Amino acid sequence: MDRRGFNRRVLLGGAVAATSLSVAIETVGASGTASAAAQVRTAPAGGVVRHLKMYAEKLPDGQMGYGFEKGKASIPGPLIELNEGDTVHIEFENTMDVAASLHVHGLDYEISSDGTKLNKSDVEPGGTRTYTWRTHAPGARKDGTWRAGSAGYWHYHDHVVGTEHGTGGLRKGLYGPVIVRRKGDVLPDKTVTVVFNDLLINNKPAHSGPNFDATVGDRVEFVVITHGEYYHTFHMHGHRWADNRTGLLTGPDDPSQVIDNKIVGPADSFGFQVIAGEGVGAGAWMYHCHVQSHSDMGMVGLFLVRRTDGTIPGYEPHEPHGSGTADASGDSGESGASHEH
Ligand SMILES: [Cu+2]
Repeated sequence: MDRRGFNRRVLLGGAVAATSLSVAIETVGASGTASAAAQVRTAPAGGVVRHLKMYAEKLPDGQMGYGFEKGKASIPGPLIELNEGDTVHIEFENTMDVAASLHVHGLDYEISSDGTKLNKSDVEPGGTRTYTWRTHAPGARKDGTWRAGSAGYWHYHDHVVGTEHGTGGLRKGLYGPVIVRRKGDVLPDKTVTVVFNDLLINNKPAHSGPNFDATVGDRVEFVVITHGEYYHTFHMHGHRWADNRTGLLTGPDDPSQVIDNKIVGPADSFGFQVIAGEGVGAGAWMYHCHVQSHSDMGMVGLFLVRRTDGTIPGYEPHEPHGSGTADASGDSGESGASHEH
């Protein structure tokens, strides 16, 4: 791309795009020109003890979901966000007519919080149980080896419904995202969750999203989780990320590979942040599984990046979906997959 083309793109993206470039520069530490408004927020040190209430519920359409409040269950379940050093006690209530549980990946828990029938840590219909998850910062062990911290993009799910591995619960929607942050990690403006579950995304009908809204310049965090029977490749149009813990480069010498496509298999999870429309402007940017038969069968959603006036160039809401069922703007909030900071 020549310099003229670059300038034209920045102009098309408008003032907010220019600001977002400043934010990106600030993030990698080359500060000096960024204004105060462009400073990123970062995660504090952990050490807090949190208490949450979580419900497993049957949804009207026969699926199952987790929720922080009765009657508010969603697929995926709500985002649980912690900082390294935090502990969370989750009082889990099973409102369904079958036993269920809460099993987490990546965090520290005693066997009584395993969430399996094997360890009698499941919850009968109508029952309640408190699961305790702990997290820790990285540090040296007494033997001099290095112990990894808990920070990462993780997830929780049922391990009981259908089979002793929760195959039925996972299939019906009992899963959700967990993010553990390290002190100093860059905080996003908004977090969205994408779960490839068999050939669906977030258990929604094929060809119907979910779609996620943003405005050019927003710092949007994606949590990507896979469940079910298949391997997939997660691909996003117009945006890239670093293949490391945070999805962000730490500086000019960070050796992480920058990618826009990642192979994922059952129970994998990863995450990253992008500046919406950075260098490319507004648009209905597709994200999809890049296994061709999977994308053709509808494993596709949209990252709807708006201009500051709310418009999206070249996008007519119902046309690109084929089925015409998805609303251009209504998906992200209702599905429980989006979390505003
Ligand atoms: Cu796929």
